[in-house]
Amino acid sequence: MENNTFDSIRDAIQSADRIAVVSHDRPDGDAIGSTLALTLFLVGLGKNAIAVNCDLVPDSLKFLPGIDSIRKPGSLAPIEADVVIAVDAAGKNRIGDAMWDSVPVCKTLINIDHHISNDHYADLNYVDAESPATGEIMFQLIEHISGKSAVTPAIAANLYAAISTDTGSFCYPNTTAKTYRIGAELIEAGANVGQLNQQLYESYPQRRVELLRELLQKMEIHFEGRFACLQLTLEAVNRLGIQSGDTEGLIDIIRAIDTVIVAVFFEEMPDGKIRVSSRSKTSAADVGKICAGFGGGGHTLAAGTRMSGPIGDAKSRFLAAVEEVLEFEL
Ligand SMILES: [Mn+2]
Repeated sequence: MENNTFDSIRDAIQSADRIAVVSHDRPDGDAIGSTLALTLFLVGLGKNAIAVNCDLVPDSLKFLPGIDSIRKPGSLAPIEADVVIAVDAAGKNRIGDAMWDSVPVCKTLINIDHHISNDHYADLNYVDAESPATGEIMFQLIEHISGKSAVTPAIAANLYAAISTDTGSFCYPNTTAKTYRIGAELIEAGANVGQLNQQLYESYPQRRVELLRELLQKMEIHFEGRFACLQLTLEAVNRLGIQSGDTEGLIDIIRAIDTVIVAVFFEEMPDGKIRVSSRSKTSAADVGKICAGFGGGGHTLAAGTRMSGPIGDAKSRFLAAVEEVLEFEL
C-alpha cells in the first residue's frame, strides 16, 4: 500500500479550516503526545483545531502541555470538520464509534501511523512501520510543513513523551540513530529531558506499585523460562481502583528477566473480553503474527489483541500459539 506524500497532507491541512485530531482508544503516550503536538501546531498555523479522544486521558499523562484541550466526543456539539487527522491508530475501529457519531461531516480523513498492520483506511495515508513512534513521523511532518522553528517547547515536550514512551525510553530495538537525532532536536527545541522523564517514569501513584506486588505474586513462567506472564483480574482492578494508564510498562518488568523471550500481560475487561499485550525480544518470536492470529495486530516485538474470556482459557490458547514459536526457536 502506497503512502501519500507529506506535501499532499500539507495541502489538505492548508485548505482546511476546522480540523479534528483523534487517536485510538485507551490512549498511550504516543497517542496523546502526537495528538497534542499536532493540535498545537495546527492552532499555531491559525487553524480551528481541536483534539478529541473517545477515552479518558490517563492520569500519568496529565502533565503534558495542552492536555486540558483534549475533549471527549460526548462533551461536544457535533463536529463538522473539514479534515479529521487520526494519529497512531492502526485501524478506523480503534478510534471509537462515539468519535464517528460526533463527526457528522468529515470531508477528508488523514491517517498518520507507524503500525505495520495499518490498513490505510483514510483518504490520505502516511504509514511508516520503520518509525518506532508516531511522534517521530509527526516531528518530520511539522518540520516539512513549517521548518524546525515551528516546534515550540510545548510541541517538543509532547513529541519527546510520544517517542520516549513508545521506545521504552529510547531503549527498544526499534530505536534508531534518527530517533536519537530527533530526540536531540526536541531537546534543542525546549523539551526538558530531566523533568519529562521524572514526570513520565518517576511519578506513579502508590496503587500501581501495590498492583505490581499482587501481579508478581501470581506471575507465571513457562517454557524453560522463555515465557512470563501477568494476569490482571477485574476484581483487582476494582479493589485497587486501577485506571488504564496504571498498567503501562508493567510488562517490561517481566520482559527484563534474562531468560524471557516473550512476555505477556492478560487483562480482564469489563465486557468480559481479555486484553492481551505481548512483547518479544527477538523477531524469531513474532508476537505481531501471533496476535494477528487472534484478530489483533501490532509490531513484531510489541503487539496486542482482545480475546474472548474467561482469562484462563484465553491464556491457554495464547500459550499454545507462543509455544509453537518458542519451540521453533529452540
Ligand atoms: Mn505508537
